[in-house]
Amino acid sequence: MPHSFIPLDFERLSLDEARARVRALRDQLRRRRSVRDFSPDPVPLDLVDTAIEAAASAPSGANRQPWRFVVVRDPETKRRIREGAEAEEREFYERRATPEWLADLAPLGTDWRKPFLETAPVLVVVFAIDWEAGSGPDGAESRRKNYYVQESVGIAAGMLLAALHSAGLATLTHTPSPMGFLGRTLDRPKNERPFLLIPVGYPAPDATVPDIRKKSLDDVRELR
Ligand code: IYR
Repeated sequence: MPHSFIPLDFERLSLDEARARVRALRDQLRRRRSVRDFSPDPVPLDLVDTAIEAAASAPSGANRQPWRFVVVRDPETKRRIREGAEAEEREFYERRATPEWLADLAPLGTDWRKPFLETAPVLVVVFAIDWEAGSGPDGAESRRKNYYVQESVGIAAGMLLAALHSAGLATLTHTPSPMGFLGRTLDRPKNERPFLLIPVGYPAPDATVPDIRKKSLDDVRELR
């Protein structure tokens, strides 16, 4: 069945207004930094929920919305996630990582220890849903596959980071690898694949970040 079509809700901005808005957004997004030193101060859940609603408005393949956002606040669950992540990260830093990879990470000063997984008051674990369970005509289990899952969930995750940042919250994109332990710790069904682990909170008062630069427009944009 085709959808019914409705008028687009769209406001065409004056050029002055458009410039002011996109510059303000650029300047705000440029201030986002990956934070690894969190304050234990709690975060109002409604801020996180509203940011998730913003993220869940992302476009997705065939509008299948192939994402799940698990919001972890329980200290014991955070402890188990830290335990699982540190086990994988220890393996990564001590064995799996190539010397080249370790050399590229060295300036960031990271290691296998991930205390922020317990200090941050909230961990948002983003899952990608590659297929949905359904039942065929005879009642047998069938799989309805989703499309462009990486792209869709990647876009949603980016929007989530931007929305959390706009709420004045600090975030980190953390990808302990492999992430299978997250599905087990959080009891996720087998069609949900861990995609990204995002600690969320307020920065510790003495938080520091590496003095890194982003590429300039000339370095990232080609005009034809
Ligand atoms: N997942 C590890 C290693 C790591 C990898 C990359 I690429 C980074 O940009 C940062 C860290 C860790 O979180 O320490």
